[in-house]
Amino acid sequence: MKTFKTLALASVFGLSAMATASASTLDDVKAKGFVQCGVSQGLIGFSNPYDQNNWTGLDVDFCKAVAAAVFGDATKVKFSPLNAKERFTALQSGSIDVLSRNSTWTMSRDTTLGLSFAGVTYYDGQGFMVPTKLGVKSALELGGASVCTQTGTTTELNLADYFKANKMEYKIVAFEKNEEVLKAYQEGRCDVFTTDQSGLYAEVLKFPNPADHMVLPEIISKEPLGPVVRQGDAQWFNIVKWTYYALLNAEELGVTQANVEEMKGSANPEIQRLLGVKVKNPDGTEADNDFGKGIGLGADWAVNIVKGVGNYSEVFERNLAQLKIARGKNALWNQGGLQYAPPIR
Ligand SMILES: N[C@@H](CCC(=O)N[C@@H](CS)C(=O)NCC(=O)O)C(=O)O
Repeated sequence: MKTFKTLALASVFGLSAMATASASTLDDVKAKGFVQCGVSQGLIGFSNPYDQNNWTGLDVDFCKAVAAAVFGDATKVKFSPLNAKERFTALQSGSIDVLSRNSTWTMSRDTTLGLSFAGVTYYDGQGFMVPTKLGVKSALELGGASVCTQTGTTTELNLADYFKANKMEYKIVAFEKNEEVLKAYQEGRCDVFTTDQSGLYAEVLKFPNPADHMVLPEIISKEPLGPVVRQGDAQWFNIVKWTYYALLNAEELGVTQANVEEMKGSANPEIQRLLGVKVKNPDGTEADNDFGKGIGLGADWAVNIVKGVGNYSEVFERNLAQLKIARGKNALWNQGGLQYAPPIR
C-alpha cells in the first residue's frame, strides 16, 4: 500500500514536471500567429532582405515552408537578422523559434548548446577567394598570407586546421560583422577571403568588379548547413525535420507549386500519402493518409508547403541559380547527390 502511494505521488510529480518541460513551441507559434525565424544579416541566395520584413533566399524559403506547414500560409513568418556570434544564443533564449542561417552542423553545436540540427538543407564546404591579380592558383600557395574571415564561425577553426596541416603560416584578420570582413578584403587589408563556398559566390556579386576575383579550387571542409531548433521539444523538431523532408519528397515525386492541386488526383500511393489524400483501399476500407496528425498539423501540411514555396528543386533554383552553383551534392540521392528523405508512410 505504502509503495503504491509513493508511486502515485511520483507519477503526479512526474506529470507536472513533464508539463513544464514540454511548453510547446507549436502552441506558442500558433498563439502569436507567426514563426520567428533567425536568418543571416544578408547573404544573397540564402537570406537577403530587400526591404524590412521582405526577405528572399533558401534559408528564408525554408522558414516560409515551416509557416506554410503550420498555418497554411507561407507569409506568417518574421525574420530576425543575426550575425554568426549571436545566432545560437537567440535560439537558446527563445527569441526565435527556428534558426535557418547557413549554420554548419557540428557535433559540439548539436550536443552542448541545448540545440538540435534538423537536417542538411544545403551541403557546402569552405573555400578561398583571392584577387585574380595576386596570381595564386592554389590554396597551397597561400603560406604567409593574411586571411579575412568572420568570428564565431566554423570558418576560422577550419582555417587554422588547414594552415597547420599544410605547415603554412598565416595572419587572421577577423571581424564579428560580415560587412566589415568584406570591406577589409576589398580595401586590401588581407590577401584572401575565406568562407563557405556558397558564401564566396554570393558575396562576390556585391563587389564592383566580380571578375577581378577568383575562387581557388580547394574545398577544405565539410559544411553541412541546416535549420536548428531547441532540444526538448520533439514535436517542433519533427515539424521542422519533416518540412525539409516534404520539400525533398515533393521533388522526388514530381510535385510542384504549379501542379500540386492536380497531383491530389494522382493514383501514385506515395503522392497520395505526401498530399494527405483520402483513398479507398481495395478491401473497401478508407486510408486517410493523414500523416500531419503525427506532427500536430493538418492532413494537408505538405500540400501547404509545396503551395507556399514549391519543392526543394524550385526553392533551390529560385534562390541559388543566380550564384551559378550547380546542384552537385545537393542533387537528390537518385540523381547522384546526397539529398535523401525518408519515406512518408
Ligand atoms: N557555416 C559557417 C559560417 C557561417 C557564416 O556566418 N558565414 C558568414 C560569411 S558568408 C555569413 O553568413 N555572414 C552573414 C552575416 O553575418 O549576416 C558556420 O556555421 O559557422
